[in-house]
Amino acid sequence: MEFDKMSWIRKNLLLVLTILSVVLGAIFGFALRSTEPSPQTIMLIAFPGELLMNMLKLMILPLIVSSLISGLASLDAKSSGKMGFYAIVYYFSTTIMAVITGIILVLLIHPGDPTIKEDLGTGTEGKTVSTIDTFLDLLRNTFPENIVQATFQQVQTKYVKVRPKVLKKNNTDYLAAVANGTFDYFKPSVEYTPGINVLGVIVFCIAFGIVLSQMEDEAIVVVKFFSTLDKAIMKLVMLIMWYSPVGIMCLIMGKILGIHDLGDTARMLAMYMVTVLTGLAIHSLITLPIVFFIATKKNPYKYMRGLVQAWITALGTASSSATLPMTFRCLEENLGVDRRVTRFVLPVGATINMDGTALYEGVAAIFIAQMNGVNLSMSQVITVSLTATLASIGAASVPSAGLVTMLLVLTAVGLPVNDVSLIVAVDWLLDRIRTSINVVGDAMGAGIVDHYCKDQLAACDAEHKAHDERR
Ligand code: DAS
Repeated sequence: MEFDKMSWIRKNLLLVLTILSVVLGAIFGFALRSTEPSPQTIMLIAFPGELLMNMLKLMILPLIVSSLISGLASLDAKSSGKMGFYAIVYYFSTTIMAVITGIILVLLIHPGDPTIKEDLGTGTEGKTVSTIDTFLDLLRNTFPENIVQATFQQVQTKYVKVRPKVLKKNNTDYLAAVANGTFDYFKPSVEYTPGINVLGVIVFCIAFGIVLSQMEDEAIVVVKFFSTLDKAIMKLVMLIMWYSPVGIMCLIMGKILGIHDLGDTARMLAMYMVTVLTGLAIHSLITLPIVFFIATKKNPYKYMRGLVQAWITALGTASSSATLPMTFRCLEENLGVDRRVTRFVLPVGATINMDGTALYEGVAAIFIAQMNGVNLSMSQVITVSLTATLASIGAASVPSAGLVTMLLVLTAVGLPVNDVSLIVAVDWLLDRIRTSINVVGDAMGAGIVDHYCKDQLAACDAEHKAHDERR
């Protein structure tokens, strides 16, 4: 069922369950931390969380193909003429501005810099911890490897080749390894095969999507196929999202159990949220209003006052598409935007124009690099910017879509995907806020297109009127 057709209860049930999972994960994590849990307990706790991460990893490739191709193939600039042209120029320019804002902030604030460099070689609190190999032997006696392995291999299909992961032979603390997602519960571990050139797939999908959009009626069957595929993939993502509270709770517990210095991680997470929220505030209160004023010479803040209900609806639903009916009403009733503009610009905007998501994905990817002590080169920062922009085009307008497509950005620059489990804890909040910025960006775009197409639409009305009078 499409998210925006869900009942109010079901939409908010996922929110309540997600917040509950974060709270319970933290409570159980802290409670268990003092009991020095056995390896079996750690395994039981970590497995559901790892399952969630592996299911999300599994969605990366299908998401890239279906969302980028269907998103770009629907960019029907030719037939909608001026309206489509202005809308597309606005979408790409404001999304790139959002990503650049986020990248500058995350490089300036540098939230992911652990003050305490974790030394994984010595184990926690001076405890002599057995090596991972010993733990794995213990595990094999506890969990018949074929069951655990089969579960993972059912989750991972042909996209991921199963290959033995060479375990670090040093005396790494298994608690820390679980927390850092480097832990290998059993051999062979499943990894996103580096052989798949994700950037190459992205470039192909862009080219293919644009070609399809130029072919119009000739390609209608193929466009319909990819649009249906995208809907099917998003239904799968929604199923994973319904499982996510269980996975999130276990990921948070595993994190809390394994983190050496909780204060340091909490500080980094807080700085990460400050970076994202500062970027979203700059983009929505400075960048977009400047673009709107330059384009229309109207007061942008007066225009934004008409969007308050849509902004609040987006905060509540965390879905641009679920907010669409409210956005239509705000623009048509409060701001007098032509219905022909809103009905064209807003649905396309809700699908491919996500400034908040693009900013968030750029910041989160570089934050994860910083947490891992990876200093990205300028070319890698540019790659993050471009893939964050493309990932936001591909992200569907449903809750946490940006979290899923962020895996695409991380994979494109070879960053560890497992660290997403740390920012999952706060994604339910950041998702709402970035979605509201996505909606504001779409609405400002509709206002600008309306301004430039007013004369053309008036001429069209006059022609229809004259035609009716002649009849
Ligand atoms: N929730 C998405 C939206 O509806 C944005 C995101 O997940 O980043 O816009």
